[in-house]
Order: sequence, then C-alpha cells, then structure tokens
Amino acid sequence: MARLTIPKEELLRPGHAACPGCGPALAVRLLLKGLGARTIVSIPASCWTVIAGTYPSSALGVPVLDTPIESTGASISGLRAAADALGLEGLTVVGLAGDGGTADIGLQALSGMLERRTDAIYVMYDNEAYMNTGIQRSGATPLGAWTTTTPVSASARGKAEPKKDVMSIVLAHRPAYAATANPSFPEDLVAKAEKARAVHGARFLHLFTPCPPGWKFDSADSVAMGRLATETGLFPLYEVEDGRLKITRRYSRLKPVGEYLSRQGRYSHLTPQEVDAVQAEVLRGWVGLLRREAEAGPAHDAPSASLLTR
Ligand SMILES: Cc1ncc(C[n+]2csc(CCOP(=O)(O)OP(=O)(O)O)c2C)c(N)n1
Repeated sequence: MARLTIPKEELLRPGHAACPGCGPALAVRLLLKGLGARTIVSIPASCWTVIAGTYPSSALGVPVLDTPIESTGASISGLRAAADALGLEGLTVVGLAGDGGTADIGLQALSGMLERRTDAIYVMYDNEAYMNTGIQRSGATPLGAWTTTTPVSASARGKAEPKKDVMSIVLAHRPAYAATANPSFPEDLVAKAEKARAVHGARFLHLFTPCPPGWKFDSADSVAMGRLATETGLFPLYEVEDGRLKITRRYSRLKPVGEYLSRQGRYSHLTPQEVDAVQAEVLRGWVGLLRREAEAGPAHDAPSASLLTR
C-alpha cells in the first residue's frame, strides 16, 4: 500500500486555527493531498469547523459546506445529488466529521448514506472525544480514558465502557471501500485517500487523530503518539474492498500497549492491572483482524448453492 511520493500541492493553507500538534489538522492536510483539488467538503460542528475558519477566509483550498452536527451523511447525499443534477464531472464529495459527530450524533445519517450507496467519501477523524466543546466523552472514547464527563475520583476510573466499534458498524453496510489510516503513516494515508477517490459508491475512512490538549501530552509528540497506536496494535491499519480485508501495516511483534498509554495524562490513573486488561483487549482485536484477513472468501460472495434445500 505504501507509495513513494506524496503530492506537493497543499490544500490546507498556513494560518489555520488548529492547536499545535493537532492530529486532525495533519490528517486532513494529507487526506486532501490524496483527494486533490476537485473536492467539496461538508463539515459538521466540530474542531474542524474552527480549524477551517469562516468564509471567505477559509484555510481549505476546496469548497466547504458547514452543516449541523447530525447531518453529515445526509448532506453529502444531497451534495452528490446536486452535483449529478448539475452534470459536474469528476467531483469528489467528502464528509469530514469528528468521532462524536459520527459514532453518536450522526450515526443515523451515516447509516442512511451507506445504505443508499451514496457516491461519496465519509471521513471520521477520531480524536476520541467531543474536543471542540471541552473534552466530553463520546462513544469512541476508549475504556478507562479520563474526559471531563468521565472523571477519575475515589469512585470513578475514567470511561467505564469500551470504545464503540464504528468500523464494524460501517462494514455491516457493505461499503465499496473502507479503510483505517493514521497521519503518522503519511504514505499509507495518502494512498488510501487516492484509492477512495478512485472507487465509486459509498466509501468510509477512519482516521486516527491524536489530540494533545484532550489526551494530555506534549504537542511535539503527536506523530510519535500516532505511531505507537499502530505499532502496539491499538489502531491497526487495514482496508476493506468488496468485503476483502487487507492489513496494510503488518507487525510480527507488537509493542506493549503500556508504552502508548503511559505517555498520555488521560491514562495516568491506570493501575498495572488495568493496563493488562487493555493489553488483553488489544491482542484480542489484533488476532481477530488476522483471522478476518485470512478468511477464504469475501463476505459479499454469493453463498454456495449447496446450502439451499432442493
Ligand atoms: C445537536 C448538537 N449537539 C451539540 C452540539 C455542540 N457541539 C458543537 S461541536 C461539538 C463537538 C463535536 O465533537 P466531535 O464530533 O467528536 O468533533 P471534535 O470537536 O472532537 O473535532 C458539539 C458537542 C451541536 N453543535 N449540535
């Protein structure tokens, strides 16, 4: 999957309003290098609304539609219908939503867009909380993580529930293309964006995007944090095309997940036993992914006629 060169054209301009070390900013900078200038982006209420800024001084070199937080999926379906009605050729329609706007508030509209096979790319950038409004937990916040609504106290240990598996929900809709990507692996991310652009139908990208203020780590460490997430197996890189899953960054040995958790203030309360529990969960997920990749046929294949009664 890795490619050798990354396009030089910058569609995220200098002077944007992201925090230092912002994972979502880096991820979208790379994403747009892969998607190219003939792209229109629908952005719901999120950090990215602020990062892009307001018309006419947008930091993005592509047209932007600001939308209500719950409506990303519906809005890109509308944009696609409008582009088709106007006969606009070669336009890539993209929704760019946070994990709160995707895993929780916009899930219904995402499901509708996937089920209708809307010819568009839905991108979830995952900073694992509602960051723009002050670090509230989302469905995508991981187990044990501190947020302002999952405190750590004598009676609470951060988020009590595991991270919502949005990719599995998406894959149940049988999209034309879906992939995870991480700006700490830029060639892989750009290659997946290029591939997503080339495929037609409903497409989905899950981008892992570290957030220094929300996760409580030094802004200089964003790229290192992203690398660790994948090298520990916590955020594996893979793609699914026509139901076939392929791991795009393979490791024969994973780093211990403690190396990742111990560098973030949101996990500073975890005991060794709690870290062990996360480790066990990560290994289960990795083994499940390997198994899924090794499955003989794609999930979309027609079942064998021998399964039918006669
Ligand atoms: C229906 C609705 N509820 C709440 C809000 C307030 N709000 C604006 S941005 C935001 C955070 C969105 O979080 P996420 O989608 O994870 O993106 P991030 O801020 O992390 O980039 C919220 C809750 C809103 N705009 N609309």
